[in-house]
Amino acid sequence: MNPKLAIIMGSDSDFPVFNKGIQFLKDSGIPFRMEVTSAHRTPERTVSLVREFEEQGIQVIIAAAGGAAHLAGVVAAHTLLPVLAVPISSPLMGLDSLLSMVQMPGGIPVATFGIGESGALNAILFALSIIGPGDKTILDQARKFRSEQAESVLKKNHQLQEKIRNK
Ligand code: RP5
Repeated sequence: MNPKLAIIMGSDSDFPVFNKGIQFLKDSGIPFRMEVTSAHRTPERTVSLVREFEEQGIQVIIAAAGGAAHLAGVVAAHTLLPVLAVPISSPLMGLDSLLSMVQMPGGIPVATFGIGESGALNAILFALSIIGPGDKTILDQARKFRSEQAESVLKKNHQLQEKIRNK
């Protein structure tokens, strides 16, 4: 199966926020591409990657970056594919990254998620919601994630009740 999801990061130092999401994609057998490319340090490669993604049939691009985080905006400027932005924490605690991504000028949309790990996981799950209606395998995996998550909350609640009972 060709990947329909591409994840790009401004630096390899951004990778840790994707640990949980990548584990989920791998466990679910969902193919994806992941590349390091920077809007500032490798601007030409960034644009050529976007072309490559379009030619390969990628349907959603997740772009993560920190600081003066222009990656998602630059990518969105070069494609009509949906671009989901993940702000990475920074010396300013990621507020700079978040604002760089969320405050796009009208006309070039970027859907921005929360800072860090939760944002990265939600961007991946959101990408599956976009791709899912056209791909039953992906939709099934997204449903499975939700139900396993609900089960784990119920289990934690059960453990909590036991703890209270035994106090
Ligand atoms: C951004 O600068 C990257 O996305 C990263 O979050 C930040 C720092 O990059 P490194 O100096 O760790 O490579 O472009």
